[in-house]
Amino acid sequence: MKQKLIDWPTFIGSFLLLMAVVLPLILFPEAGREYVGIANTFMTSNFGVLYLAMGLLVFFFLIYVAFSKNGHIKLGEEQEEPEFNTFSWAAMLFAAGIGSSILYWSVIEWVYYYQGPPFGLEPESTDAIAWATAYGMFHWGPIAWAIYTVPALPIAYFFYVRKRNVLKISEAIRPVLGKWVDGPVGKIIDILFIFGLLGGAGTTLALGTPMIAEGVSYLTGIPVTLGMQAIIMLICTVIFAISSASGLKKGIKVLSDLNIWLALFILVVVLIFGPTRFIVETTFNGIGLVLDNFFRMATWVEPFGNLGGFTETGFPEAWTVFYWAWWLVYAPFVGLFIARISRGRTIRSMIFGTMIYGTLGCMLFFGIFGNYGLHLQLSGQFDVISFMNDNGPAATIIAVVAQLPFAYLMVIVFTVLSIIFLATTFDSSSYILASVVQKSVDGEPILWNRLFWAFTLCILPLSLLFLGGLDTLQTASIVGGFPLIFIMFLLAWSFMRASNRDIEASDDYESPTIYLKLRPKKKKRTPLDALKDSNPNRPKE
Ligand code: NM2
Repeated sequence: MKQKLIDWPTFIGSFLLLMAVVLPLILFPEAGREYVGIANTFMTSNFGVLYLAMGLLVFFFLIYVAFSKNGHIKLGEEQEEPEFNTFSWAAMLFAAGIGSSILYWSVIEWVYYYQGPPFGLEPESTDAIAWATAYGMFHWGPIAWAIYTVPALPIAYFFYVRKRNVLKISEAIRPVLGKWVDGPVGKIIDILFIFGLLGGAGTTLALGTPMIAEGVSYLTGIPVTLGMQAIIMLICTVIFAISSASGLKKGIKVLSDLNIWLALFILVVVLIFGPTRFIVETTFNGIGLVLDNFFRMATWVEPFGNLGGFTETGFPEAWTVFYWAWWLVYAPFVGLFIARISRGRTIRSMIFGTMIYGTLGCMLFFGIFGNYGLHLQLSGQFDVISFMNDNGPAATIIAVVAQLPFAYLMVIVFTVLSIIFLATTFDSSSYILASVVQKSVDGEPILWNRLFWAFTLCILPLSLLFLGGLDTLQTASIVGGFPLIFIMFLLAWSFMRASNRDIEASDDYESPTIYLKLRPKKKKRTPLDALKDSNPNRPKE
């Protein structure tokens, strides 16, 4: 009987689409890599501007909404307090939206920028160093978090203001698409979201696994092989499957708390035992660079290519476009999650909270871990760059952590933290995926359904792991996420349309003070009322 709850077209459609991509990649790895490469170049070089423009637009859109009447709307009852205090709210938000990739990139992203700097700068020059300390914070900064926030608007709105149990992206666009949502268009939108998330999660797992494997290898001496990585991936999958199976209130919450405390612990240790002053000053300086060059970074697309004496570097495609695409594929899922935990807040506090706390959290990682690594390099204590050129990124990350005092302990903490960061993103995504392929969710999604998606999340990365190559992984997100650009606009439009309608129909339309009370108007105005209004002699009320 429970099987009736499953929305089979969406379920089977997403699974078939996934298989249609994964099977050829497994059967014909070489050709797969080639075609994926072609798709990548096609998308990023032709549509790079679309991604960057989307980033800027959603950023301004959210600031507009936060300050508009719509921003005053309370997600819940008039007197309701926020369901979670701001610290736990920010912690859960961060744990879900950020996975092990932050540990990966914050430690070594600067090396890539240093060796392949933006704006045509000389590699390994002093300018390249300065930008290397700033670009990571930009790619994990306010625009990125704005991308996460947009889907949260309509979902939270329908959930807490219109009190509808909306767990599908397609449902959140109903005010714009109307009845179309019930037909194939709605299904396609949900399938695209699922496919995009699987691509993005694939990238996460395929980056995280080698890093965790290197940590395990450092601690145990077991050499890193493909088989060992596959085992690690399966063990991680079992962990987040258990967490997802034990539900939102138990597994997911417990892991999120642990995640944040462990993360704070290791950040504080690196800050104190590392070069504290260097870290603080370089981070501060990097923030200044980002602020000063925000629009330059947000719009830089290398328009001249190789013309007029310019040399094309491919930086925008490889980094900014790739990142926006990666945040984009996670956005509907994180949006759903943000919406769920934001009961009792206003739209405005949800917007600013996500953008500010999210950015601050990422800044801490990039500032502390990244600049700690940079200091190792510049001071000559450890040649991160040549180590990385010889051993690849995953081994370098662990080698950098192993430069800390109490190296063995720190590598344990770092490796465990990577696993937990991964698990807190994947348990909630399999939970959400399961919800999306159900017609309705009575309490929690069905158990087998949650487990099914937890293991499916593993298939794509596992096959990509054997395929190898970061490019292939990046493309999975970019190609998977492309249609989501348009869905983002629909989501934003849908929120504005629904909330504007409700505001207009509400009694307190003229005077939103702290928040709008969206009560329906008591009586309809009749032509007679209009006549009375226009009569100058009518008695004052
Ligand atoms: N984002 C934040 O692995 C992860 O950290 C998941 C990645 C989109 C770059 C999210």
